[in-house]
Amino acid sequence: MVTIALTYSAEVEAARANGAPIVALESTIITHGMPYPQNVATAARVEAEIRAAGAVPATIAVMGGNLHIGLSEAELQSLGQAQNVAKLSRADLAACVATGGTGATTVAATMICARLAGIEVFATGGIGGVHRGAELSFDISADLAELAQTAVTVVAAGAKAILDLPKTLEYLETQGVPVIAYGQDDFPAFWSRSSGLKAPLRMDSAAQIAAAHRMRAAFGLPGGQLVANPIPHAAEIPRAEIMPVVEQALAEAEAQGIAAKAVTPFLLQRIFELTEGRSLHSNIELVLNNARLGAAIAAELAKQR
Ligand code: PSU
Repeated sequence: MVTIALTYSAEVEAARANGAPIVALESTIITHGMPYPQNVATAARVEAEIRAAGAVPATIAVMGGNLHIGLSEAELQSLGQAQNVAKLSRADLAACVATGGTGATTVAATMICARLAGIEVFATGGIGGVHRGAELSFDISADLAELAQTAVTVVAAGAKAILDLPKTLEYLETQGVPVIAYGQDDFPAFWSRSSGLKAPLRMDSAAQIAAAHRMRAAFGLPGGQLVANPIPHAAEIPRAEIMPVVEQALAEAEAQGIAAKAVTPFLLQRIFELTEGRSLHSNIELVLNNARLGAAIAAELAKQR
């Protein structure tokens, strides 16, 4: 039988031994979601934020065929500057490890790896979702199906406003994924606090979210929870301001025939250029905010074991 050798960072190894709270982090946001050097600086700040909140960060990536659960500073630096890194999801994670490749993990792949490592909470920016025009293109992120089958609580600032958010919520409902807005009724839209859509569930504390995670396990339900944590007020780009930019970026993607895995990175980069960097500032602040909530949920889960 082939087994997967997980390469733990020293701090994650120690946290596992002590039962300390751990928060998983993805690496696609580093390689495909933000430009260098802000990507590496943000990853380091996110990790520091989690440590300050009393938990241990575990950034996940495949490097030279090794599945890393927690990266050293040098590894983060090298991943953040590497070119042509694969963007790994459920479909290609195993192939990358088997062939000695290097790849960054998306939300879907990070959930799979977190579960393997026994980590119950994962913080990111925004999950992938149902793309606009999916009724023709069939472009639906594998992140959604993963939430339906892998028992990890994912903290995100909702789904990116480049997506079809009503269809994304419909899909999650069909798949039985709990979508929990944190501290408000509306489902947030990444750069904006509200999408104009109500979230199916609302919770106001990390303890409630942890209790719901435990209760799903007690029911024997597969799948995780999506916690939709609105971007802090000070960093938000209101919907009326971001939507025209999103529309322009989408039109450009279509005109240039951008498809499949290239769509999300292309749109994020164009929106960054069109907002003269403001979208990146918002993106960084929302990830930090999600890291803090992720750490609080991990701490509650450690208490409620
Ligand atoms: N959050 C961010 N930036 C990102 C992502 C999340 O702030 O770039 C990445 C995640 O890895 C997520 C991916 O899984 O975007 C979605 O890609 P796609 O739409 O191709 O499934």
